[in-house]
Amino acid sequence: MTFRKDFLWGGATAANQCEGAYNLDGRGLANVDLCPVGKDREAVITGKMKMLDFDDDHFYPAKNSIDMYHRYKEDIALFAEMGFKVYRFSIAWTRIFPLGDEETPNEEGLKFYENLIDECLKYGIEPLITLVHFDFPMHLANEYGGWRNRKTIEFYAKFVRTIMERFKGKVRYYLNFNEMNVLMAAPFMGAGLYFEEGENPREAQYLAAHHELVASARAKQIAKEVDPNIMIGCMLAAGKYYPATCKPEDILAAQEEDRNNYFFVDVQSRGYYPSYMVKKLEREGIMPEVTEEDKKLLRENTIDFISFSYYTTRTISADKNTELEEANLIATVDNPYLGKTDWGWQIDPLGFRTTINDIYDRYQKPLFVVENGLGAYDKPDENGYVEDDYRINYLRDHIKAMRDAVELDGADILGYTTWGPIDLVSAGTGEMTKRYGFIYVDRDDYGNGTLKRSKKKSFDWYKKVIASNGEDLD
Ligand code: P53
Repeated sequence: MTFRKDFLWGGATAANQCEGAYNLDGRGLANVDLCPVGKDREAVITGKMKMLDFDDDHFYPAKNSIDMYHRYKEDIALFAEMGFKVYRFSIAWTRIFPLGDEETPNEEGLKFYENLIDECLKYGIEPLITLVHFDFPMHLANEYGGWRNRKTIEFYAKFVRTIMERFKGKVRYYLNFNEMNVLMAAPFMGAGLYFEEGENPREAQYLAAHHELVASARAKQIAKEVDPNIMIGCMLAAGKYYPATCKPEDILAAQEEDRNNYFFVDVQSRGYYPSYMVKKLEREGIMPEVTEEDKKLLRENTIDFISFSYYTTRTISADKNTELEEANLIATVDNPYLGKTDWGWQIDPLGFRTTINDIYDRYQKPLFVVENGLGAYDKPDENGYVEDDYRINYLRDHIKAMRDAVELDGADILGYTTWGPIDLVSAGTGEMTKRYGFIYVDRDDYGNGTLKRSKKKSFDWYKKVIASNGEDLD
């Protein structure tokens, strides 16, 4: 058998993209609540347009999302029916600390996640918790300047300690932050950062990143104190960069883009800043202050495994005049060898294998693929059934590539969770109609629909994949 006997198959969601109930049971306002669907979303999530409160001109899909807050039992029962071994979900920081700087946590928030975890355990599903999946309390953003402010590290540490102590013995796998590198492309959605007049955004972003990196070391330190059985991983929005040609300048450009992403993992896995990034930030005059205490914390608290999302590779040219296309918030040169999704993301299963190999070569730590999948338009019949062979094909090709990375290249992979096993709100666009699920949810981009759940064709397919531990992909 190719995959480990205890390989963790499952699916992954994020609180703000599925829970809804944004103002119930004491939950506070978060950056992710304020990202509207439609034409202004990009300006808001990138921090170019300030959205500090709801207004009447926009629709905010995270407010209600797919209402998993009230339907998690039904949804987890469906995951269990597919045979999930693991369910990756995130905790909404503002359910636990609604403002972010309180002394005591909100019991109703803790209770909600306790019930959710117990529901998973009831079916033998291992919970994999993302401590922060993009969300950030708006009170901390407005009053403290968010992750720019060193104090945020201790607010995060308190949140982490609260969670780990409360769920001790029930939860073994944690991720400190979802896709820390998205903070560079989408600073408001990724980290609650918006900019002041005259501020150098890159300086603020790298300062915020430094504080998040120190915070993730704190999370590991707390895990060791609370429960040595905890395994904590970092999380990278992965996907290799290809050079547009074999021209050496293009190779160098691709290497630099890869490093911009690997930087976050380098620090968390090796315990210190890589020299290429120190040089670059010093050259720009924006190297954040790294204290002796930071250095010690980073060195002594490296992560246990490396998790990442993989959707696509990207291509880069050193020639600044090359035409770019935008996909996944990040510009890329068109790769003529690859097909594209309905949203223009390039489809590259072999790139998944190369990406896995790159990461494993670089770090030599166990890997966990915590997101992969196809966002597509679905056309349900009158019973909500969808013939989603395109999704099955995408996943099959990617699982095959992952199998090759294990069988032929020897990568050590702990598990695989598809993104959005149940349809949910898209992070990039805010749309509901960009669907990833095995389970269809009756809701459109503007909140119309019954929220009824129904199985797609891929539901039974994935069930078979899991039952055969990835051997039967037909
Ligand atoms: P959507 C950008 C680049 C790579 C991954 O994305 C990204 C993003 C932000 O869109 O996000 C991850 O929903 C993220 C999930 C997200 C998923 O990819 O835009 O961790 O929250 O939903 C898919 O199609």
